[in-house]
Amino acid sequence: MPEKDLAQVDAEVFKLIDEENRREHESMRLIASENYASRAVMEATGSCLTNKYSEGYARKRYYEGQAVIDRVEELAISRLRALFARTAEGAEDDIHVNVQPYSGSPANLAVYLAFCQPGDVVMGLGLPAGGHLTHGHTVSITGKYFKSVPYGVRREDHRIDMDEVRRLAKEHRPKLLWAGTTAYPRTLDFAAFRAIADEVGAVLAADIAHIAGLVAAGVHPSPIGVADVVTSTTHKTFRGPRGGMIFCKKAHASAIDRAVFPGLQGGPHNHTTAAIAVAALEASQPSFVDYAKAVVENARVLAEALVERGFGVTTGGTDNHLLLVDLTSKNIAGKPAAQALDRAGIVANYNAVPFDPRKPFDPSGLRVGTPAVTSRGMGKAEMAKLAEWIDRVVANPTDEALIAKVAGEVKALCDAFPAPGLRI
Ligand code: DSN
Repeated sequence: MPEKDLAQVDAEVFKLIDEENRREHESMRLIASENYASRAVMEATGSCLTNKYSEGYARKRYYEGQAVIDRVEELAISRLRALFARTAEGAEDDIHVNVQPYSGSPANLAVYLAFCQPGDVVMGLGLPAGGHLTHGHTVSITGKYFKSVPYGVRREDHRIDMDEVRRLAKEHRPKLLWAGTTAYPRTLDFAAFRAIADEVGAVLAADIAHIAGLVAAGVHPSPIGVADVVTSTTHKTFRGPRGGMIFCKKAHASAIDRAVFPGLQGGPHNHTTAAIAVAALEASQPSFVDYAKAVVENARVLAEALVERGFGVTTGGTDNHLLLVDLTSKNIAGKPAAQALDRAGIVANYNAVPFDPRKPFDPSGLRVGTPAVTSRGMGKAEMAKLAEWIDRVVANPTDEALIAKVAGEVKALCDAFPAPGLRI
């Protein structure tokens, strides 16, 4: 008798997945860190590779039976190295890749473990200015076990203040300097970070989780070959499975590898590794460069359209895949706006804006990203429509009839742009 499938074994989970599949189809997903993985990526993620334990690295494992897994991991590594070498500084031979981190935060922890001792000074962009928790925020282990000195953005233009980075670095002599963001709409100047790290003898780590796809496609400068180590997730603009990866110079290979395993993790998630290999192959195609360019162009067009409608957009626009909308001029906070938009099928997240006078759980802004809608093939016309819907909903956040009408229009547009990977 054939084995039962999910719907037969567990109708409850099957139904939940089906509902999420529909929600992802019917909504305009604007969360800057989300995307649609392809059917091929998801097939690899849902494969028998999930069954295998393989502590260690290819050809140096602690369990037998690795004939296939070693090839999977080596394939993922060689594809990533070749892909990212295209836009990196320096030789492909000097790029070491580790594909085992379970996600971005474990990848970042591996950097601390490889280079720092508890109590060392570390510097990163402060969370309220658009940095990540793991770059030394007080509530994170990285802010508790290390002495964190955050830098910020300039009050006048909300761009990273490299003069402040240099001043703080000279004063505090960090062991580790992070260049990386989660809610920052402008290009990072990795060369300037490198110069500061060299002045003070710091290890430079770049976290490209948000922009990995843009870096691979050459539409954002690459820190690979510039920074000592580069961490990333694999599921944001890179459009792979939920996972992590680390690139570093060969000189740091064994420190990074030992930090990931056995320092922090046990067996790698081999099904994820295979899916990362698939995503790397997809990102190597010329069409991926077109995709990454379209992500940035859509964000630029959306920012312009929102500015025309009287929204504040921090820094006045964007160079990458996201924009940070300041709703102060619209007399609404980020949270009620995000909730009303969600009811209209437009899914973003409320977010602090730089120097936000409001509390982090009830901030002034919205973070809006274009990676997922661009994966559906949406372009300038759809961004203009999106700006109009956002404007209508934000101006009438309690008008449920209007919100229902917008939700219907959103669904009709989504029906016309089927997303990769979903089953509709
Ligand atoms: N949660 C991710 C984001 O939304 O940016 C970062 O870890």
